[in-house]
Amino acid sequence: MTNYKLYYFNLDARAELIRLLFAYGGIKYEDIRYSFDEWPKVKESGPFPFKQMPVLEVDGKPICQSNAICRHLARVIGIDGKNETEKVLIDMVADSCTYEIVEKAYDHRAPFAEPDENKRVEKGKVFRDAKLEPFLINLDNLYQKIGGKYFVSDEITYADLAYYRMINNVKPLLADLPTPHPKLKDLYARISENEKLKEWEKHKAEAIF
Ligand SMILES: N[C@@H](CCC(=O)N[C@@H](CS)C(=O)NCC(=O)O)C(=O)O
Repeated sequence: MTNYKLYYFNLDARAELIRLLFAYGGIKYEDIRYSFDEWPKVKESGPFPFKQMPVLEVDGKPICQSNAICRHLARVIGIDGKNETEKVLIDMVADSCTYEIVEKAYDHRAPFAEPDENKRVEKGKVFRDAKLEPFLINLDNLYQKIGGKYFVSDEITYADLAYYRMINNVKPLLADLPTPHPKLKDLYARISENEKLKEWEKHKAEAIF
């Protein structure tokens, strides 16, 4: 059996989709979470190729870059698409959710990026109107063009997990969004019904933010 060790902070950030994939795939792994105080001490001595996390050790070999790790796990689990067209559509959707939204949301979510809570709320609103809202309109249109029951096919793939994780990440901003995204909302509800994801939501470890 493959031995997996995931190293990251106790954050709902770059490793969260990796943890979600492990849970969805029912794969056991060691979830090592360093505090910010511990990090400078382990940074140089630990298995971190570019002195950053997340890093996934696979049978002792260090893999970094969160998206490479996610794609690897999607392949291991078998949710990376049945043919080349599905594969590239899955990568496109997952990368869009991650690069366009999750990677850009730290600024209004992370206290270390913006310590003032009021300013974070303001930044969140600006982000929602300027970035999230147009993105969701485009994503809704895309889903209607390429999707089936799920984002790229009639089965759950890595694209759905990346989309689900992205929505969870920006949920606090969505309550008063003016534009409805009916197809995407239905898709989110359908993905959320998955038993493995329900279990994940019930049992996932509490992160600092
Ligand atoms: N492109 C990398 C970015 C990794 C990264 O920026 N990691 C941050 C935490 S999210 C980190 O390790 N920061 C601590 C440091 O740079 O010392 C990825 O996607 O994995």
